[in-house]
This record gives sequence, C-alpha cells and structure tokens, in this order.
Amino acid sequence: MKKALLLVDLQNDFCLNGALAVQDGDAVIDIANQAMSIFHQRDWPIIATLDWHPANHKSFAINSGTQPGEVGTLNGLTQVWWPIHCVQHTPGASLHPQLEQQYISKRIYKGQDAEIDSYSAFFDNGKRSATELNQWLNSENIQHLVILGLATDYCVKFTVLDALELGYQAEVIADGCRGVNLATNDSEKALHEMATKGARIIQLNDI
Ligand code: VGL
Ligand code: ZN
Repeated sequence: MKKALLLVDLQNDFCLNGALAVQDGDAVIDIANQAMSIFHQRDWPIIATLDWHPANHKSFAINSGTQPGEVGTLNGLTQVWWPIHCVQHTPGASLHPQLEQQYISKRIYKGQDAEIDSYSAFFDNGKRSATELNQWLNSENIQHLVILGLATDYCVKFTVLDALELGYQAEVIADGCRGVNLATNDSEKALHEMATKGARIIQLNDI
C-alpha cells in the first residue's frame, strides 16, 4: 500500500541560528534525507510543508505588541506569540540547504493569512480554511502518512492530529522530530497525545 512522506517545516528559521531555532533541529535533516531516499526508491510521493508568513503576520509578537513566548488571544483563538520567522521569500523561510529537495514532489504552503496562525498542514488553527493537502492526497489515493519534522509540539503535532481526524493512518518518525519545548516535556507530551489519538510512533529504522 502506497504511503506518502510528509516533511514538516524543515526551514532555516527552525534550524541552527534561525529566528525560531528548535534545539538540535538540524539533526532531523539527515533523517529526512534517509527517509526520502527510501520513499524515492519505492516510488512513493514526498511532500514538504512550508511555514510561509507575510511580514505583518499577527502571530509575530512585534505585530501584536507582545513578547515572544508569551500566550494571548488572536481573533478568538489562543495564540503563542512568536519571534518574526519564515517570512515569505526570505532565507529563513527556505528549506534547509542540506535537504535533498530534488525528491520533493509537492510543496504545501501555510500561514499566509496574517490574521490566523496555521500549525497544521491541513487547516489553519481555527479550521476556517484548508490547504490543498487533503485534496492532493485523495487524488493520489493515499491513506497512509509517514511524518517527521519541526516542531514536534506545534506543526508536527497539529498536522498528525488533523490527519487522524481526516481518517489517515499516521506514523510519526520520532527521531526525525524536534520540539520548541516552551515548557519542558512539551515534545514528549505531544508524542504521547498523538499516540493516544491513534498515531504510531516509530523510528527511522522502522520504515
Ligand atoms: C511552527 C511555531 C510557529 C512550527 C510554526 O513549524 O512548528 N511553530 N510557526
Ligand atoms: Zn509560524
């Protein structure tokens, strides 16, 4: 049965020296390349998501008169305020230079609406609008996703939970994920929640 590999936000701003660097984020690039090579050999599709914000995005603390790391409300939804990151067409928004991009068959952009954040690759945080991901997977007859990327406790988590809700089988490559961990253990908790809701937590060696 055909599976798709979903690489979540492997962008410079989440890696070493990036604006929203996740601890040890660079380590997942090698895992992503190994996973891509396996999927490529099997002729299975590889999808990359990109956090893709306009400069005036309201999730940026500076645009909302708040401090990064604090929590507030944006248009009725709980919002963590972030440093400026992944601004469209800037180097920080580019995929990591060591990622073997030639294997990517589809790119999914999210977070373009300045008024709402968008952690999941499927929907914005208020489920007000959808990306083209679900439609694309349907057209490719894919019901099974293998997911890795950044950050475990935000974009990976919400992507996996939406995938499960939409009826996909989801496997998360734990050694291919790293988290923000605003609170210690956020990433562990996120993996636990994904597992509770039906995801299989695996390692690269299991694929
Ligand atoms: C992400 C925070 C803000 C992520 C994106 O990719 O997990 N986290 N924007
Ligand atoms: Zn973002």
